[in-house]
Amino acid sequence: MSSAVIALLLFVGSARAEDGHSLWMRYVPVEPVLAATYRAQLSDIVAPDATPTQRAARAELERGLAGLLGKSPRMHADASRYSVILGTPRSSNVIAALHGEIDALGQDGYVLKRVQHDGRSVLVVAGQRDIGVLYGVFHLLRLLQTGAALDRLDVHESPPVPLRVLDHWDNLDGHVERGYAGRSLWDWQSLPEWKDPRYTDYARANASLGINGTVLNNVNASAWSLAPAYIEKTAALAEVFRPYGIRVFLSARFSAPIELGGLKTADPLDPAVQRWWRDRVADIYARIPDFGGFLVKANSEGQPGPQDYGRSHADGANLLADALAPHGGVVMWRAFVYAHDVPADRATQAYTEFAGLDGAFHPNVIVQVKNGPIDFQPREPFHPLFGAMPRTPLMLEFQLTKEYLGFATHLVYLGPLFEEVLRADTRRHGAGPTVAETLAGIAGVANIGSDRTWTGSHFDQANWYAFGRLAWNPQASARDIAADWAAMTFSPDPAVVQPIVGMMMGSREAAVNYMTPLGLHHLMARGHHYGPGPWVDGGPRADWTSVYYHRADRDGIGFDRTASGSNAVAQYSPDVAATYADVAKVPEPLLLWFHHVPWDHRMPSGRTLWDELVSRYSLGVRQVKAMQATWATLAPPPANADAPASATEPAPVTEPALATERSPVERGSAPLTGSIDPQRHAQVAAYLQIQLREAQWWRDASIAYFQSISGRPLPPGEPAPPHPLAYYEALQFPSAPGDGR
Ligand code: BDP
Repeated sequence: MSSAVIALLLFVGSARAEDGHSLWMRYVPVEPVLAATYRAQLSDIVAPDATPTQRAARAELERGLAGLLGKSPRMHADASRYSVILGTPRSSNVIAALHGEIDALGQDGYVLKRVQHDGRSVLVVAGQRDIGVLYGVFHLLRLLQTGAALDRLDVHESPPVPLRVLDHWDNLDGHVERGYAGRSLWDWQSLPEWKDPRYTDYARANASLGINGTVLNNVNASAWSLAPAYIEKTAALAEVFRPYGIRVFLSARFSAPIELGGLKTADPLDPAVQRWWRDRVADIYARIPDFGGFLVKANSEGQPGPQDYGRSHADGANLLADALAPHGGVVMWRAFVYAHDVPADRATQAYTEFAGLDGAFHPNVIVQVKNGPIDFQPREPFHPLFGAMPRTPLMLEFQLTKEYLGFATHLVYLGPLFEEVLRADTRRHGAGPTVAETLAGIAGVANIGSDRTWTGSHFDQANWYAFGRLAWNPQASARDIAADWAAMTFSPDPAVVQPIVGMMMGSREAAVNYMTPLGLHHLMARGHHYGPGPWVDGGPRADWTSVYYHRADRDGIGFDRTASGSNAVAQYSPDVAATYADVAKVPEPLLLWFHHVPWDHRMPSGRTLWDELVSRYSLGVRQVKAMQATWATLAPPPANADAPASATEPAPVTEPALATERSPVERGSAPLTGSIDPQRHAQVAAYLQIQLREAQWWRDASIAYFQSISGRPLPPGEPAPPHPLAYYEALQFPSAPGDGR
């Protein structure tokens, strides 16, 4: 083939639409010099193909190498000359020789290393089980996608947290509660016959991160998901996911014995109820032998539960645990509980109800605790139950879907939030355990739906990605993960990766600043949580209002959670409590979470609290502008010099760092140095414009409101909100997406 034809083919290949659908598994050609090196290192591959997981590993590697290197490797089930061996100690003698180090990595672990065999250097991708091999293949592909050298590989990976799951808040009718990425991915209507190829891609994406469980339906559950017809459909999904090491779980409605079984009660101590669950669970396992178990939201926000019968959370959890135990299933019992008729600070209620139950749960119960004591806010302290239930397996629940962080249209990378929580020391600095070290499981409320991008925006893919990587290795760095993601999603070119990582790493703090600075929380509009609502008051329950949380008055602002207030600090271990309780020692980002502070309070910056608050709101807006400016530098060169600039794209503040002129062949299909493909660039630019508009709205509305309470002048240079407070209060968005129902 002439080089001109090759050039044309590559060029045509590169012209395919970049709509984000391939996630971080784009497998576009790497730079030619690197490709040549990789091709030589990965020419002949021995990979068993006897099991579905082995076939998945093999297929992924073939697909990845074909895309990345422009040439399929030679794959063999057995061969004498090879450069790569995939497998387990059972499938290969070369790997059997490594069984000691492989066994040490546990059931999900893997090694990627060079060994000498017959005088040759061979790359081994091996695990104790096939699933480890698949994880290793994805690791290898990540190394290729990010341009890493393969000559001295010696990777040993083993996840410390055994259960790594996504929780889908998907209703059976396709509505996703708090979903901003379209409808549910699960098409219950066409299941079980039609298995949409997207289900396989979903499984691939999760396996690429080591996610090994998925809860298919909303925690505000319909009993119907346990009905036989739906179990058939769930079984079909389980079949698709099984080769990728993903077990399915279902959210179980506690009152299902009444609604589905026709019983008069769901009392956990009633023998008929116990029998109903045992039989139902046995039916499920008959169809899904590796069913994972149940997730349960009980006696929380109106859901039925054991307390309806005067029983405890442990009674309720143990009922289901006993039904699941003979089959190897677990119950993930949520600690997200608070009652409107309890006057205690909502932040204290989960601990109050659960800490005393430590030791009362049966062994296959895992208590699932949100990362903070309120509800997935832009910033919360870690939940006081972490470290407080040493005899109970705990799992941490994060929210990937950004209910309280600007939905899918705000660029907010959650890696730093995850990292902050996982690394929090539950005792005192350095004494541990950290939150991560207390975990038996980790869950992320999924941000995935039918949208072409899967997550409703290009950058929200990074939150799925970072969740999975941190679930696998809670000690990993959010920054390194962002760099891998940016390289795989956009381009490994450092001129692309570096600015994107900079945007991502600052983005969460920007959102904190323009929404809820200095420890403020839960100030979003009522119900749908879209936009600011610091004035929200009244309604069915005080703990669903903003005024309950900020407690601003003429003298100051913030929730006193010290001994003079709700004393929520006392739920932390003594040294942590002492730090949080002291207004001089509490970390500034949590000041108003724990303290009611006078407006004149002197902040570390030298400003008064009032001036600091206003300046934080403005800073948040400027941080979004800075993201826009950075993104503008990554704009693709215009298709031709006369083409009009896109109206949605902000003007670049500096000249784009354009590549030296190179032919399409020389640059593979990667974009020109320092630029992003037009399709994705334009959407991100438009979304940043939305984010700027809404950050400004948050700033103006919040300042208008808090000024009406503090009665203080704005600091010099701070522009007054363009509208009176009444204007912001009157704004209504009855159709905002994702609302619960
Ligand atoms: C809140 C959501 C609500 C969920 C609830 C939960 O607003 O839709 O049902 O959490 O976690 O954040 O159960």
